[in-house]
Amino acid sequence: MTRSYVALGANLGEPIVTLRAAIAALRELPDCELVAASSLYRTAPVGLKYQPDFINAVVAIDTVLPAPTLMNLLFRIEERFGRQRATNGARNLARTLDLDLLLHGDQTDTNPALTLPHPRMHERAFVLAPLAEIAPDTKIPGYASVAELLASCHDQRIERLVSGPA
Ligand code: PH2
Ligand code: MG
Ligand code: MG
Repeated sequence: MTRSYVALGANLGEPIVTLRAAIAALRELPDCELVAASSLYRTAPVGLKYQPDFINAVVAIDTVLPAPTLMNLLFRIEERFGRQRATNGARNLARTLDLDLLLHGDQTDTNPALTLPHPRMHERAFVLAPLAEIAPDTKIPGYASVAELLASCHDQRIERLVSGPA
């Protein structure tokens, strides 16, 4: 059994409704048990210009599935929620739902199609703050603990939504 962490993000449509429904969909994944879900956070877009704020969250999943199989299931959920990918290869368009596999146990992989740990998670408050809520002591392979990394991201605007757990 492997403990995985999945990041959820949306900034198109109705992000709060979408993230709640996506967490419900993640609960139903075969061979997976959703063991924790963070609050929802409203976050300033990072590395993107002229885009609306995001809603972000992180969940923990225990699974027997290998990382690529889990990733394919995540893609299917993204599609179900209307995720459009650019035909010209443009990345980082506004999205109805983005599901990123952050960590799969302590696995590391440099495969560009599925890099583990997620290559930018260690510097993003919109990932680290929700992750710190459910797994502050988790060490990101090659980096420090989630709580330590979050302390270096204080310049990124992020607000926990007070409407309770996702
Ligand atoms: N996702 C990105 C790039 N920038 N910024 C925020 N606040 N939230 C995201 O989910 C996000 C982002 C690429 O997937
Ligand atoms: Mg992403
Ligand atoms: Mg993604």
